[in-house]
Amino acid sequence: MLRMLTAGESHGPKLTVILEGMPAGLPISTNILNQGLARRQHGCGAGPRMSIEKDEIKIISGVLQGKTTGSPIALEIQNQDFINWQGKSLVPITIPRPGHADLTGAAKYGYKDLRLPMERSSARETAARVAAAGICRIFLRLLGIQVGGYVIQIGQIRWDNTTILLSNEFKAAIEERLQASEQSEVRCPDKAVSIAMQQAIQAAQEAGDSLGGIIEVLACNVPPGLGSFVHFDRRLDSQLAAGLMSIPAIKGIAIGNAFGNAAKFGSEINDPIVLKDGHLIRTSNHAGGIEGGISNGEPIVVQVAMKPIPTFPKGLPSVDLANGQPAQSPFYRGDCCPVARAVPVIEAMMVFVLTNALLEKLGGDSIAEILPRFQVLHKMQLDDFSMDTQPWTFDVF
Ligand code: EPS
Repeated sequence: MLRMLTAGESHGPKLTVILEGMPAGLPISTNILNQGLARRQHGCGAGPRMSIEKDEIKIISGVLQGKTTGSPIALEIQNQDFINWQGKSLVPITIPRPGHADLTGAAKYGYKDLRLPMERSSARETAARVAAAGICRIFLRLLGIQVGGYVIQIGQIRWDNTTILLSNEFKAAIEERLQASEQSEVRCPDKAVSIAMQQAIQAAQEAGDSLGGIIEVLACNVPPGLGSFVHFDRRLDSQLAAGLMSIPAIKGIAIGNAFGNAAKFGSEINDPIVLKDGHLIRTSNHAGGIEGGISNGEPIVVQVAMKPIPTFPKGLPSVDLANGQPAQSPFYRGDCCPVARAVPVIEAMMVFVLTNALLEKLGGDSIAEILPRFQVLHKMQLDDFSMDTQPWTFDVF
């Protein structure tokens, strides 16, 4: 239903993104989109590039009179750093960084300079995704759906949170957590843990190394019934996994408490169904809001693991591809720990996947068509289920 296509090099003139499939009539505010972009630029562990860039969106098409028209939406973000690279004589790079796309990119595309894979594989591209997802986020907000994330681990420092309690019963706790994380330099809701994380980043920086971490991202007020079990690529969890794993340096994903659940009994981790005031509710959310590939109405909770990035002063043993000699991998300026800055990017991919799933469910060319359909979606009320009582048989055709 919804497609996103980005283009642009890290040090080229600009990034471009086209979002296709957004219904007509959605009011768009450039200010809101730019606020979303600014969030991606801040966070402890960011590199010097972020003091050069000030990401701002230019809407090229698909929005007229302040609203989407239903046509492809094209957005642009200038790379302020481009003037520092334009016309510059560049010495080819021939020593690949272990863990980066330098070596695999050259093997795949036959590049003779490792600068080429670096340009497009750079996480600079994620600014374009956040821009397009900003439009999807306006759509979700209109439906009352909130997406937010925070950091629960950086290096060895972990915030022992209570993910399993994040069912609809704990909405206030979720809100508090999301607000607190925005006050933290590392986007961790806990003040003391945030300080320990900042210290860990500083220590890694001093040691000439990099650090990764884990981010938890939530979506609240998602209606039941998004996604499907009927085919592998229609499962909401498989779509989220694909979207989130497409972010550079993201190497692991857990829906709900997946890895913890694997070590327990079924009776401990499947979330009991209880009837309260006519509603079918859960008192825990180990499943992370998805059962059978379909949203169940509880908050969607996903944990995402980011590896420590491969650009750090200390370097690692590598080989100079120009002469076959052993060589230490080079260092270029970069983020020592991009985990805090990755939170808005992870949110962006979740926002994109959920918007797509909603459009699949609701159809519609315009917001005016979609809103009444959204109002009548299933809400996990007992009355919404009308069950058969008569036995039946499989027919032979
Ligand atoms: C990146 C390297 C750094 C980061 C960049 C991702 O860029 P540069 O090589 O220009 O210093 O700052 O991220 C961004 C530019 C951004 O906007 O997030 C890399 O190698 O992936």
